[in-house]
Amino acid sequence: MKLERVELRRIDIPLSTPFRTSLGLELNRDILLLRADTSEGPGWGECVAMPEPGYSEEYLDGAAEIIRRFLLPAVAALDELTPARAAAAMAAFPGHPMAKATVEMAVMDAWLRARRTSYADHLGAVRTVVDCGVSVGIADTIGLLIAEVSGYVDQGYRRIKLKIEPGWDLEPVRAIRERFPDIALQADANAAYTLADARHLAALDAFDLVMLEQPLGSGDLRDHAALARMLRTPICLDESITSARAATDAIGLGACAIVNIKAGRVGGYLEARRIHDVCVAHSVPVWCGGMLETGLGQAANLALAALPGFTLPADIVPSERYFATDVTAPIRMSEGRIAVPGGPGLGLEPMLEVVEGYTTDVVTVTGFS
Ligand code: NPQ
Ligand code: MG
Repeated sequence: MKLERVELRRIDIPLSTPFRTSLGLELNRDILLLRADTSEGPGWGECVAMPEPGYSEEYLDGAAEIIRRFLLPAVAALDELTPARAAAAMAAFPGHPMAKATVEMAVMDAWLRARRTSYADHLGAVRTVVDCGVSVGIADTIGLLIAEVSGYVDQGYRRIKLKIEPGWDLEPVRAIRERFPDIALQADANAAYTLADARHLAALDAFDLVMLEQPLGSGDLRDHAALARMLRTPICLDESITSARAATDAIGLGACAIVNIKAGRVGGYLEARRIHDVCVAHSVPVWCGGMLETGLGQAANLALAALPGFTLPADIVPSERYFATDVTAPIRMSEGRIAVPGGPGLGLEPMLEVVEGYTTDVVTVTGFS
């Protein structure tokens, strides 16, 4: 297989519900899609970088730039292109995991489609359905939060995750736990605290949380280990886990008892699988995180979340949670579960006229030799 032509397409989709976190307020999703045309057919990738740096160093314009100028030429130089060879070629450039993951995802889609193999089978899935959890943004009032969460509980989600930050933590968590004594509940701080907040965060122990996700900075592994010794609530790391190597270090230091895996954050689905393998070897449960993806990104995440070590509900949701009209056929949830696509590649394809309607910019990259 050989890469022949690439389309970098920016789309803008309104969110069905605004999403506020310690990183900011999102009213819409500005997303980079990558269509890779190869000698064996097309494949699609989705970039999870946000318009501005915040969750991590990466941002959309920067991702598009490094893809176009550096990653695509390196991948196009390969005569026998495979997902693993694409990842190895891109490893010559340090950093930029979300940009690399976008290219790898599209190459893997094209390569698997041509081989009539699904993402799920290729990654080693053992499940046909995935348990779904929902991530709930910071609300304007406790009353509005209770109303929003009540809706999600009624829809059948198997876990509720509350975004927290200083000034919005103990009260919302207490309110939801009092209203829903039996739900699986967890909190995600997106690195909004420091170790000086340890005694305050220990008050979360009263609410029987499944985990506290990324309370401290992404580089603060030793502080997470110290915090873990002061809390009964298990610590889960998200932003800190940038590679299988980082997962090994975090587990060895006692910085986390649970790992959130996002392919975008770690450079692709192949590295995501290696993190899964490291965690399974250390008996550390993992779950599949989300970045408000379209159906394309969620299709790949469903395949990943079907691996054996993914024993906790994923941040994977029906399309309607994010978008009135997704770019794929709508992903549907039944009894808090979503089916893993079984068709070749991602098993879902974009509806081109819908994509066209959301498109704000297209750059075509050709001239690969
Ligand atoms: C997390 N995701 O687990 C991320 C953070 C996050 C579902 O909670 C736009 C795009 C806004 C992606 C805000 C969930 C976002 C985003 C937060 C991801 O930490
Ligand atoms: Mg998180």
